[in-house]
Amino acid sequence: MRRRAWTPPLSVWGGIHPDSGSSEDIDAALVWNHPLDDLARFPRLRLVMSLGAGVDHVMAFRHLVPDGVVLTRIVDPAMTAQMTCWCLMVMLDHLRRMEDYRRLHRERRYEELEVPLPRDVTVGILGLGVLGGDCARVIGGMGYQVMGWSRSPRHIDGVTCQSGLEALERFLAPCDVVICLLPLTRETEGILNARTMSWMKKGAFLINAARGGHVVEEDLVRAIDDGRLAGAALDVQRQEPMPDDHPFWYHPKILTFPHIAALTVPETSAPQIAENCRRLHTGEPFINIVDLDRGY
Ligand code: NDP
Ligand code: OXD
Repeated sequence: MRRRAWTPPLSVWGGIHPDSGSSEDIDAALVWNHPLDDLARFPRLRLVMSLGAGVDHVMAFRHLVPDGVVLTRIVDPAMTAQMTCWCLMVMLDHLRRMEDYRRLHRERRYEELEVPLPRDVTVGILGLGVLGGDCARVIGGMGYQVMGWSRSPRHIDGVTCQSGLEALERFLAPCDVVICLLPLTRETEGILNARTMSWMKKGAFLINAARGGHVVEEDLVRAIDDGRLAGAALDVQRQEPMPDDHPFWYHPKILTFPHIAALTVPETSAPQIAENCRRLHTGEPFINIVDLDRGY
């Protein structure tokens, strides 16, 4: 973005890098998931804005982000609603046995299948932030038993909240469905691995809507093949798109999606980006700031 007068808001865009003019003029960068080596080339950089809610792609280049530069992310109710809907969709698809009903329909069989009542199902949500918190409230509102896990203690009405690594085993043990909505950080990389999956209830179903790096993929395949887990719905994978020979493509109990659970909606996200650009100009504190030390 070029440093120009703020009239009108969107006129400040400098252009799409590398056609963004002189690097001396750039004081803010809007970034997504691409190599960010060039950030170090902007001596006047003051603000880096992630086009997504997650910032792991920027944190990977943190060493190139000069001290004092602020990182912001998207916090948008339209994104939150999409995420909660996606989590509900795959959770209910599993719990209400949609796959079996589709098969029965194709076979023209009019049969009733047994499914659990919401009150008898425990749903555990890893991450109780903007997205996990909403998911917890909505799923709890539908009558499911909801548990939530976060880094620091949280309180959400109707949700049994636990925090800290030492509570993770106790947290996972009763869950019939585990939904991951954690940020990807040093602490959460590979958090869903053979050991933690062994703490899960036999027959639990895993939903990952956060980042592929949370799951040790070969451990997940093994846990499902061993019968420990019933299956998984994964919006994200370690390599996106997955290579053709990735085992997830072929596994009958794994359903993958191309990272579409919650997209950044330009109409609803642009105002907060414009607002931070305005604040850059006026010196007011930015909104939706990421804590660079925590990494989220
Ligand atoms: P927030 O920062 O609002 O919430 C993060 C939550 O995770 C907080 O409750 C936080 O705890 C908890 N947490 C962080 N580190 C740990 C830890 N080490 N142990 C336990 N809990 C931890 O993030 P959002 O809810 O906005 O987003 C979550 C993630 O969802 C994003 O980082 C992104 O990766 C992913 N995402 C995926 C999308 C998709 O389409 N698939 C779309 C958008 C986001 P505390 O409350 O104590 O801070
Ligand atoms: C995000 C995402 O972090 O889309 O916003 O994954």
